[in-house]
Amino acid sequence: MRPTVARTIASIGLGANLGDAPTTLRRALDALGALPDTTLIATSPIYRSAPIDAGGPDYANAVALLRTALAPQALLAALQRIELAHGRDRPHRNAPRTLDLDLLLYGDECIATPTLTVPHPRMHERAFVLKPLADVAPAAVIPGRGAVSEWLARVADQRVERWSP
Ligand code: PH2
Ligand code: MG
Ligand code: MG
Repeated sequence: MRPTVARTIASIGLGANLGDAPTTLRRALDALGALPDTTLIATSPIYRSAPIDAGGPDYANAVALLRTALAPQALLAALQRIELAHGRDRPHRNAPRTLDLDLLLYGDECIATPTLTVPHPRMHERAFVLKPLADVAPAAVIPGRGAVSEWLARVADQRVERWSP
């Protein structure tokens, strides 16, 4: 019998604003579902959002919920591999990108290392994260900050709409 491994619910923010962004997001969701020791348990609809603190075209955004036995740093490395497989480069901060995968929440853990900060430090002020996160986890709480639903009510001025089918 295989030993039981603790699994954690992690939420991942997906974003893209270069190329065929919705198609890239769907492929990235497939790649998340194929990660080892990981189950894709929910995916939000894809949204179109105005760029925040950034230029370029509108973004496609979504959120995925994973149940995973990967440790946070291993999960981060896996996300970066998927970004690279979709042609991601990093010319400068908040540059337009073919694919951005952010580790938003990892259970109820708070993590602060030079390479990883969880909860994602700006997620509570971004409707393009909060709206799809509320779709897949309506009762979610951001450790140290409070309920996703309460933060979502405060960003109603940011443009986020369902990507047309
Ligand atoms: N990502 C950013 C900066 N700004 N704006 C939108 N609408 N969507 C994003 O995914 C996004 C952004 C940096 O990761
Ligand atoms: Mg990001
Ligand atoms: Mg990122």
